Amino acid sequence: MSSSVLYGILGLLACQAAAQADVITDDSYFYGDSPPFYPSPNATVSSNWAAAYEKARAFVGQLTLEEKVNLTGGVRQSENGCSGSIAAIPRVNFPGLCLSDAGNGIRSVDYATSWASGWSVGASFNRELAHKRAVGIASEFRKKGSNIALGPVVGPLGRVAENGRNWEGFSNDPYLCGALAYETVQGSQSVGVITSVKHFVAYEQETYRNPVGNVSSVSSNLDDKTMHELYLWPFQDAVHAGTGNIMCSYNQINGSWACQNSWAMNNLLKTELGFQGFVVSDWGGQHSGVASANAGLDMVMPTGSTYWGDNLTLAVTNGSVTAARVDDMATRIIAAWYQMGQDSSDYPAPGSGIPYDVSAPHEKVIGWDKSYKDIVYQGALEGHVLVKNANNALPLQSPQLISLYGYSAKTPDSFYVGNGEWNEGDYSLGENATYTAANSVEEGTGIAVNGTIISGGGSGANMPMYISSPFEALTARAQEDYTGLYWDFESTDPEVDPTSDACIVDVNAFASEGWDRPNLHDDYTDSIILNVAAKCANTIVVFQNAGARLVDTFIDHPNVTALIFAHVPGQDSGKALVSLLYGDENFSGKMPYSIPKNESDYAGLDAPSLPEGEFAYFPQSNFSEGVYIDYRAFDAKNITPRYEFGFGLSYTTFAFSGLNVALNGSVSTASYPTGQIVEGGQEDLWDVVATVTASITNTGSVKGAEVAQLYVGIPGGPVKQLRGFEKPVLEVNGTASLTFPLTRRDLSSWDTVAQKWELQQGSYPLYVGSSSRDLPLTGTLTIS
Ligand SMILES: *[C@@H]1O[C@H](CO)[C@@H](O)[C@H](O)[C@H]1NC(C)=O
Ligand SMILES: *[C@@H]1O[C@H](CO)[C@@H](O)[C@H](O)[C@H]1NC(C)=O
Ligand SMILES: *[C@@H]1O[C@H](CO)[C@@H](O)[C@H](O)[C@H]1NC(C)=O
Ligand SMILES: *[C@@H]1O[C@H](CO)[C@@H](O)[C@H](O)[C@H]1NC(C)=O
Ligand SMILES: *[C@@H]1O[C@H](CO)[C@@H](O)[C@H](O)[C@H]1NC(C)=O
Ligand SMILES: *[C@@H]1O[C@H](CO)[C@@H](O)[C@H](O)[C@H]1NC(C)=O
Ligand SMILES: *[C@@H]1O[C@H](CO)[C@@H](O)[C@H](O)[C@H]1NC(C)=O
Ligand SMILES: *[C@@H]1O[C@H](CO)[C@@H](O)[C@H](O)[C@H]1NC(C)=O
Ligand SMILES: *[C@@H]1O[C@H](CO)[C@@H](O)[C@H](O)[C@H]1NC(C)=O
Ligand SMILES: *[C@@H]1O[C@H](CO)[C@@H](O)[C@H](O)[C@H]1NC(C)=O
Ligand SMILES: *[C@@H]1O[C@H](CO)[C@@H](O)[C@H](O)[C@H]1NC(C)=O
Ligand SMILES: CC(=O)N[C@H]1CO[C@H](CO)[C@@H](O)[C@@H]1O
Repeated sequence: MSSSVLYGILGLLACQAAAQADVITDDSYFYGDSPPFYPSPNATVSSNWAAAYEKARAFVGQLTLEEKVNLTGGVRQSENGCSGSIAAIPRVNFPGLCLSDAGNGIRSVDYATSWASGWSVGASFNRELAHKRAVGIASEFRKKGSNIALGPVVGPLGRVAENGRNWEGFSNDPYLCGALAYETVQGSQSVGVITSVKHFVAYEQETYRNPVGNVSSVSSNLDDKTMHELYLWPFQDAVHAGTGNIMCSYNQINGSWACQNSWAMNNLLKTELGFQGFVVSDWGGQHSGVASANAGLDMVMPTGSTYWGDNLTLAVTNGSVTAARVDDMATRIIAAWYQMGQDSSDYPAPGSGIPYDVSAPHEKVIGWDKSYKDIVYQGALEGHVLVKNANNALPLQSPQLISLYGYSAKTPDSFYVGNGEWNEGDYSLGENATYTAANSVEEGTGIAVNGTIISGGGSGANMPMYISSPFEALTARAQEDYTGLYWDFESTDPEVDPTSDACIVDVNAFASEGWDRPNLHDDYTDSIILNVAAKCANTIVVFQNAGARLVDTFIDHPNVTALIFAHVPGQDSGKALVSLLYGDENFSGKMPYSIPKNESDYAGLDAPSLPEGEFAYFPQSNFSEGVYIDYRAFDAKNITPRYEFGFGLSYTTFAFSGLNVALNGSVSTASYPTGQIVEGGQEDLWDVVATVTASITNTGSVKGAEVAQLYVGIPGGPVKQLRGFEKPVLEVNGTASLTFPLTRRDLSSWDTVAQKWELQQGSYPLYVGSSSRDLPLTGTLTIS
């Protein structure tokens, strides 16, 4: 859907509501809903950062107030295509900073790679792969002269199924999301690139993320327990991993904008989590000068000149902001730069490999490297999830004729990197090959895109070296095997040769930053699937999907034998898919979110909140479901999903045995942690309180990898919550032992009165198995 149409409709609703008498027109109505927390704390806590802070203090000590203020505000420039820039200070040999989109690979630049996106990493449930991918991505940022990679995304977490950005992050489960964010931060920063973990916090819809006319940004209203146990959780892992930067989000929290919310930044992030780096605003996410400075914002993008700049200098002079606050902003920024070793003479100059306009003459700076080739491919592979495989439809057994259908099988018509300037129209898949209505296969639905998708759209998109499309990869395979391949990517009711060994229907579900998806399935795509299935007894459906895609309109059709969620695989999409279809590779991905049977199963969390009633100018999103999203909600309400969280098939089978749980006697099980605050919170939150062990055996006839999952029932909380996963690769008959360490935090719940994580006394049910609903091993952990 075009956003202008959407906003037109919403504008009308807002006008109608405005006619009522009790409409709130003044934001002072919301003052106090978010508790004040001042002053903004200095970074002081971590010994890991001591050397960087010593250098940063000495450095900042030489600066004038105006120079310090300049470090805090972006400058618009035309020398390079960085998404944001901090100007150099030549007097003290500071080269400036280049901030670039985004967490799934550097964007809007040539000689870069399209990696599998966040959701595919989530589906891999593979920590080691997440780490290696982050090293590869960050190496490209570094070679291109970018200091700060604007990712990974851990917010949105994925509360709302239609959210346009869920694919940028890993999973709507905070434990899985946090574990993969941890690896991503560590991998990226190991090559010296600062991660900007975003968007802080409770940023769960695109609709009204920014003010439109006189309608304000949506306010996410959530309680303290939900904040800690769900939305803050992955940020906590990222801070524990040492991230140098966090990006505050567009939305409001309890009626106060995230980039001027003192409770979120000064308390949660900088006090409770002991964050040592700096907070940057999302682009245009700053709405005040003095208030944002005092609430803990350290850097504003894309420009300081709206609210800070000379006005921040003036605010220090007139006493509204202390000189110490500006010192802390500058010191945090420079400390992160030293901490990652970016002061080294071998760090490429900011923006040096990122031309402002790639069509103008520029130096060739190669970001990609052949040594990442296997990781790019493995990322695509492990993000594919096989959820249905009837009659052993897959792997294909020496087919003689394959028929291929669906608009997502072919490469888009053109691809050009485009202008490096940040703008919302600049996407990955060819000039206009994304969500514009003209390019949607069904005008108006906006979710099915004509041409295969390798990522979603917006700032989290990335740049392919090439695109291995399903059509091209299948053609190459047909040429090699000397088999037949017929195709039709246009007709919704194509001709089918009924002797085809398999009919593959390759379709997609697109999503992008900037808008939420209008629906979770579309009739146009369903009709292609159903029409092929009516004529072909072995119909294999493949979705490249940047969002949850409901399938109940066709999944029980007896001729639909297999279904694959390919997610957002990056440039090796087709090659990975074909290797899996033919069984050269085995499926090992798992759903990092659930697919319910019907929209109504989401109980209102399918779609974003809209302005209404007295809140016609101040849209409110009440997170009244608390921590009960996705499988936590389906478990609580006894709703059977179509495909549950953690589910995914393989070409082999696995058996679990021998669950054992051992308390670590040398660790305290007192109710509250007592440790000092380190990066991520109190130190002893990471003490391993208990260890669960079990065994897994490959009982099938081929090699394969299985994601073994541990779920824990914390007293008073959801029936079960993911608290461990491992992914052993097993030969036929091979057995591996599984070890799941459980930390104090893993077993605790947030105590809103004590403002601490509480480890309760009592019994904790334990479950180990291959999905959130296939858990053959059970046990109990007793804390006393
Ligand atoms: C939002 O309000 C709830 C309920 O009053 C409170 O528990 C929570 O701490 C607040 N959070 C923020 C960030 O203001
Ligand atoms: C931060 O450090 C400065 C310099 O030591 C000090 O003046 C200021 O009071 C500190 N701020 C806070 C909130 O502790
Ligand atoms: C600060 O930035 C402004 C705007 O970019 C620039 O004009 C000014 O010279 C800078 N001041 C210093 C002291 O570097
Ligand atoms: C909101 O904007 C509309 C359209 O510009 C205008 O008619 C209306 O008076 C505005 N309402 C308020 C409360 O400012
Ligand atoms: C300072 O603020 C005023 C109004 O608040 C604005 O017009 C001006 O552009 C700002 N100047 C700078 C340099 O930030
Ligand atoms: C101080 O300066 C800032 C920035 O121009 C301004 O917003 C604020 O109102 C001023 N405060 C006082 C007390 O003059
Ligand atoms: C792409 O879209 C832009 C803006 O809508 C338009 O000006 C341009 O002609 C389009 N390009 C192609 C190749 O369709
Ligand atoms: C898809 O794109 C092709 C060009 O590659 C065009 O011929 C075709 O009409 C488009 N299909 C739809 C349904 O828009
Ligand atoms: C399944 O496909 C066969 C063609 O192979 C067709 O004859 C049959 O009607 C199809 N079944 C359904 C339920 O459409
Ligand atoms: C979902 O439920 C609605 C209302 O019962 C029904 O009309 C619709 O067909 C269902 N959708 C699917 C995909 O089953
Ligand atoms: C796996 O174990 C089964 C049963 O013991 C045995 O028949 C089979 O040969 C073994 N396969 C391999 C590859 O070791
Ligand atoms: C990488 C891997 O484990 N591949 C195996 C997947 O399954 C096929 C059989 O379908 C085996 O041949 C592969 O070795």
